[in-house]
Amino acid sequence: MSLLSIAQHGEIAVVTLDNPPVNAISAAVRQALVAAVARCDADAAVRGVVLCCAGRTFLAGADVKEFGLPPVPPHLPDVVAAIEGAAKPWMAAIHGAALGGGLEIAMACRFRVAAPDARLGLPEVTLGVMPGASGTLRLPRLIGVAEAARMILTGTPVAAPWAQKAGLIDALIGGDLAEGAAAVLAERLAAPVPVPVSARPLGPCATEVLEAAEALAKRGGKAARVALETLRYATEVPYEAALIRERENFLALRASPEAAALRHVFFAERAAPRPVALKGVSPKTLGAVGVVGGGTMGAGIAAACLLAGLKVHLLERDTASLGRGRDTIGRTLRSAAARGKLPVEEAEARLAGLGAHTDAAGLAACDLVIEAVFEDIAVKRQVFADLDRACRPDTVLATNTSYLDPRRIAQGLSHPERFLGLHFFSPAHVMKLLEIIPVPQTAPATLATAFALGGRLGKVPVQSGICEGFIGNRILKRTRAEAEALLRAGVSIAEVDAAMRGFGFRMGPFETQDLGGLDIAYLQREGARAEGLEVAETLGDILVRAGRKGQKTFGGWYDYATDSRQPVTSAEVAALLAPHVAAPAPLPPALIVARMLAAMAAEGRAILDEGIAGGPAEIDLVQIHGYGFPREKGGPMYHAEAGLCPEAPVRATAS
Ligand code: 3H9
Repeated sequence: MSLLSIAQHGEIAVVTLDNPPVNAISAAVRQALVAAVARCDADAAVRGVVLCCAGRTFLAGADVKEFGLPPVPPHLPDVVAAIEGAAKPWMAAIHGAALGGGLEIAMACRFRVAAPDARLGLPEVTLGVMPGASGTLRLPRLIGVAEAARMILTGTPVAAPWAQKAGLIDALIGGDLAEGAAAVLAERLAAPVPVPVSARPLGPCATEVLEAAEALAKRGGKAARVALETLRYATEVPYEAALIRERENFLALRASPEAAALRHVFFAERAAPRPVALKGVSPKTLGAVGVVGGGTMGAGIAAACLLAGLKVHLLERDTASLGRGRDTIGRTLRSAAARGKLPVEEAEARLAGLGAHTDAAGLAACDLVIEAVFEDIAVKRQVFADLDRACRPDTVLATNTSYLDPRRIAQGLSHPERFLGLHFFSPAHVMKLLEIIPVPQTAPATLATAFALGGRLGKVPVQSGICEGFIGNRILKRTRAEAEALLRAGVSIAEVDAAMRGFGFRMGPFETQDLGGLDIAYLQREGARAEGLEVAETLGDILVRAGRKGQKTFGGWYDYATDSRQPVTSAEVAALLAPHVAAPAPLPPALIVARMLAAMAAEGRAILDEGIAGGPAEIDLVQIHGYGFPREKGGPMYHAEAGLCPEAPVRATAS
């Protein structure tokens, strides 16, 4: 099919755009649309025009691939103006999603109809930009400033039924959308055509609406703040003046380093679930999933599967542990229902369908089983020996380990080709990252099934080779060592944390350790020492030996009051570490950040050299989705590659 085709339905021309995969508005699409306006205007047989799209969705927005290039005319605002100014009224017929420039084009049409399951949104801020083709002017004119601000500043799309009630679309159409839209348009043309959206009035904004919008913008990044300023301006000046300001602000944001970084993440996230090596490999059907272990991790994984609509069977060693696991899963699902993630009755129905077993035989019907028991090789091996007997030979078996070598766990399996590692991050129903770790025998179909599970759970799946800590925890270990090296050189704990927060991390490295507990990594080091390995003493070891395990003992790198999570600089820590650290030698935050990021990138490069990660973008995804690296900075590899990470200073060297 050609990029744009026009069919005649009586007096209505149906313009169909076909630019797979998502009908992004490329330069060719813009040209075709402007030409279609002229062609329909010139055709005496045409009274009105329906714009619809082939494939899975209506226009998904401006073509993001063009954002890094010089703009090519006709620009999106030209297309919007041509459609709004057309002599024959246009109607947008939306299926799938109308996003960004796609919704802006729809709002330039005199009428909008949608399939009941369509979504509409202005997600530009998630790409570090803002609507740049009249979205900030038209949306408030259609649904009011308060709702428009919520959609623009959060970037969250709305469902078509909501959009109809709010006045964003005129009607919902079931069945054949193009035909239905043509019929509705023919009917509407019997009455006077409504004025263009741009001609509608937009009054000044109420103070409370502005305050709510300001609170939303504060939670967003720079793009949200600029979008709010643009929106506010649109309520104060005539349409044409606001249009100029919107375009200027859009172009400035488009050129920002944040937008470039967010585009990198956007494409990396879309490439990650489809590794080239698995092209053409079909995953196995995922009906029922088994989870072994109902502790924090197992219950989180089970909840994630239930939330994704999978049938789940939980296996525990006794009824008491099973009961505790079920309670945890129940709390998670009910809290998700309370937050509107799924209807309450649906949450209860899924919980009622949760299989609970104390014998591995209960998992016989599962297509995939994830083991999430204690990180002990002997315990895990026993679990897999039981699963090997109880499950079908084609059931995929996965271990959720963060540090153990999956090859050692797989030893003795009768069908190692169906085995791999799946490293979830806690809380497993929230955290997006899923590290997928094949062993040498893992079959492509097993690997494809793991990626399919990741997709089903809404995770960002990243394949990792086998090394200590895989991709994420290996980099974490290196950065923690760097943070301690800074302390040894005389930088304070609070300075390091503040610098990393200033860069965009929610918490600094020491605050994060206090939250998660210092004892976990300590016990791993002790385990390695017990096996005769040489593991250097860390400053963290000194604190754990003094009973300071983090927030749970009201003291780690910081002190905590019994009723507060507020970190307070600790005199005890200062005394404990005094023999190991230099005299205070503060370092500017930018240099602290440079040191920490350089360590991350250096470990990332080593990981790439060893073939542990497929590419630098995968490492960025791991850091963003598992370790709190600020998304708008693009990840440590992108940051270093883009030359945004200056060479680490030499003054405070790692000890
Ligand atoms: C904008 O519009 C600015 C304007 O206001 C002003 C301009 C002046 N461009 O997500 P998927 C590719 S900003 C180019 O897996 P799904 C994607 O990379 C834009 N490519 O599909 C992938 O490629 P590949 C505002 C795009 O079915 C393939 O399509 N719009 C674009 O799960 C499939 O993607 C947005 O932010 C794009 N805009 O979900 C919408 N979008 O196959 C972003 C996708 O080579 N898009 N691709 O890996 C989405 O949210 C989803 O793609 C969508 C479909 C919901 C549409």
